[in-house]
Amino acid sequence: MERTLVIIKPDGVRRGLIGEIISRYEKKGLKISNIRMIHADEEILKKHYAEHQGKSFYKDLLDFMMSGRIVVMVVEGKNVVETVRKINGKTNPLEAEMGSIRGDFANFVTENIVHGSDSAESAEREISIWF
Ligand code: DAT
Ligand code: MG
Repeated sequence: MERTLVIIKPDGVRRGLIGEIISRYEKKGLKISNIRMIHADEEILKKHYAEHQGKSFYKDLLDFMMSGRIVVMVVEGKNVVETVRKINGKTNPLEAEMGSIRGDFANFVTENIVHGSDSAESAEREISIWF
């Protein structure tokens, strides 16, 4: 079964959206096959966000991701990478469709509630970092 990595970011946890977010994946027929809540350190985030190193928003992104606890989970299902990205909505909240998690709950590009892997290869790489 295809797998992906989802992170509920510190803003999602702070705002009490853990249940709401997990519920959206489950209602779509996806399965949560592993889950943990942690306070991420810089080392693990540098691995996770390696592709963004050097970009203008990199430091703000890491600081934000260390600003509170996060929920990290493995989600499984048919076409799960694409399905989760659709449920999450576009990166920029102005472009995220209403009805998506970011469309409904996010109003800043950095603080955008959730992460979902962008491909099956990224998913396997990210799952091995966090689990
Ligand atoms: P996604 O999380 O949709 O995969 P991404 O991988 O391009 O998006 O970027 C990772 C995170 O970095 C994103 O969730 C929020 C932040 N980010 C991306 N582009 C940004 C920008 N132009 N300004 C500020 N933060 C940005
Ligand atoms: Mg990404």
